[in-house]
Amino acid sequence: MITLYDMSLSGNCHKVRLLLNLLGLSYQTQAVDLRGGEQRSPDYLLRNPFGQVPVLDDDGRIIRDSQAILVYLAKRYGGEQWWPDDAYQLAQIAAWLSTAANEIFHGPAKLRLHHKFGGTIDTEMAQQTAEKVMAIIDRHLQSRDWLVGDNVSIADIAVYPYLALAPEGGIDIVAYPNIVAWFQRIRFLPGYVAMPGMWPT
Ligand SMILES: N[C@@H](CCC(=O)N[C@@H](CS)C(=O)NCC(=O)O)C(=O)O
Repeated sequence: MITLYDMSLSGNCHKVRLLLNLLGLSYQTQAVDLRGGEQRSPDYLLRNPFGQVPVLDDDGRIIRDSQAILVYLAKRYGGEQWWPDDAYQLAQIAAWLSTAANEIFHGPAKLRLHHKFGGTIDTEMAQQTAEKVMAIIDRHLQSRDWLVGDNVSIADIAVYPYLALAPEGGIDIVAYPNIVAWFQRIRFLPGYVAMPGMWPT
């Protein structure tokens, strides 16, 4: 049995929900009360010492971090499309997973944290980071349908949620037409699921 320790408004959790659905896997969710501090309880810290969601439990195998969970699910349950054999393609996927955890987290995700949840951030820094990474992704998608190769990969799944949620952070997504076109391709994937707040709302 697969259990996802989850928070409905978390874009990091949505990466995992999206891939589980695209892969057609059955799973259950266990809501973690972040506002109530459940993520810092001794029980939860055993699953993830960083005190964060998402965490995946697959028959007792515990995995923390949304990027790591995507890697696990792709390799364990996806075919060649989700976990290619080619070293160069894997390296490109890893580069986008890193971008998801770094620039996308410190840019669009932090702006949303601030605007939607009142989190304290360096707004100027987050704005600059968001504009830079979104311009790079928009240019990258000018000549291709997916971030890596000819098919959707976990690179797209890792990057997508916080870009689709970016308007909640005050970002004008229409300024990035290639990203908007890529959103549409993702939405037509069989098994696609959205979350509240995703553009267009
Ligand atoms: N690198 C981690 C980041 C996870 C993360 O930031 N989770 C947030 C929710 S989106 C969280 O659990 N925050 C609660 C806290 O830090 O107390 C991942 O990609 O899973």
